[in-house]
Amino acid sequence: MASILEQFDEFYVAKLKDRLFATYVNQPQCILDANKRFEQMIDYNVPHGKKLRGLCVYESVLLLLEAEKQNEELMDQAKAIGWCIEFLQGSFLIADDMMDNSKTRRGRPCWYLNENVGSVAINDSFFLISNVFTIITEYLGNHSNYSKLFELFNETFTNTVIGQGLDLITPPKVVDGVPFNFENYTEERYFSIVKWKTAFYSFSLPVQAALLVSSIDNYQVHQKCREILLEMGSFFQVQDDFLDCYGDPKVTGKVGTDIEESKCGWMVIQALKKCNPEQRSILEKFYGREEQECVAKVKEVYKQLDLVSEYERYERVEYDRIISMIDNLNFESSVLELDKTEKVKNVLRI
Ligand code: GPP
Ligand code: MG
Ligand code: MG
Ligand code: MG
Repeated sequence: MASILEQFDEFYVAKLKDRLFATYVNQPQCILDANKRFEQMIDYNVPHGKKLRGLCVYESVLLLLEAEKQNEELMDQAKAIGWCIEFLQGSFLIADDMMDNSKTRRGRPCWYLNENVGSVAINDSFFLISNVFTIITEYLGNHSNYSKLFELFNETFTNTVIGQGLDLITPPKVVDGVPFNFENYTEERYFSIVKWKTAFYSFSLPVQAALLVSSIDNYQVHQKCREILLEMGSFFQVQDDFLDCYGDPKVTGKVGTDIEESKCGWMVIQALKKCNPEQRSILEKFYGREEQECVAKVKEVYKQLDLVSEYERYERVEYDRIISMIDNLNFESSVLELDKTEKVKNVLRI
């Protein structure tokens, strides 16, 4: 029996790609040529990540649906929605790497840095997003929750763009000789940025989409799950910010740029909370500068403040808090039967 990942990948190779491009077969040769390039672009940007978000959809539907309901059509719909999130993620990453001035992604050059790509990558990012909505209609056009799924993806897309906008407008302009203005760098703003730019699309979307594919569309169930999933998503982005500074690029596949790009990230927020006036003036002098000597000065302050221990403490406390939120999740039997509630809890524990 193929593993869940193998089944998910097999669907992409054997079914999804052909169906995506089938609508164009009668178009003129130049459109077919353009599509050849799009196909290569998709293969570079979509299937090479950890696929956690996409797999979460498929695995959740496997957990939620009784075995007798798991027919081929419904399971293909679950995989298709999983791949929609991978397309969405591919689209976001292409654009995010341009905006964050990143150099590597998934252990290879960022897409826009490839030969003959550059700003064409903006259009490629749009193409991936448009595919999300094409796939939903192609595979779930006749599903009873089709319009709810469509709305969920659209809402999530908008929320992520808002979060990314906040991430991008928060850093002040860096001016030589003028102390960096950390006025906006509050924990409150930080947690808004991460909720909106990451938590909705990375956590809330996969599980809510899986609930809808499995025909669970009760508003209260979605709201309560969303509340917990957004907490998980924020936790995930804190970890991403920590790894931007301390992760091994061989493992993460990317070299961090948060200090150079003046990001309002978890590390600098903690540093600002703990630092003394001398350390703060070092941060004000060197944060947001590209030179590696400046980055090293900032990291030296992080080290003095022992932010690694601070992160480990955060991780322990947050993990326990989220697990207890899941354990305490309950619905009235008129909203969701007890055995379904247990299944939903297991989905949240994936
Ligand atoms: C993660 O931020 C958030 C995103 C990738 C969402 C991007 C949204 C757009 C609308 C483009 P990050 O910059 O910390 O991620 P990474 O560390 O992977 O670059
Ligand atoms: Mg980035
Ligand atoms: Mg970013
Ligand atoms: Mg990051």
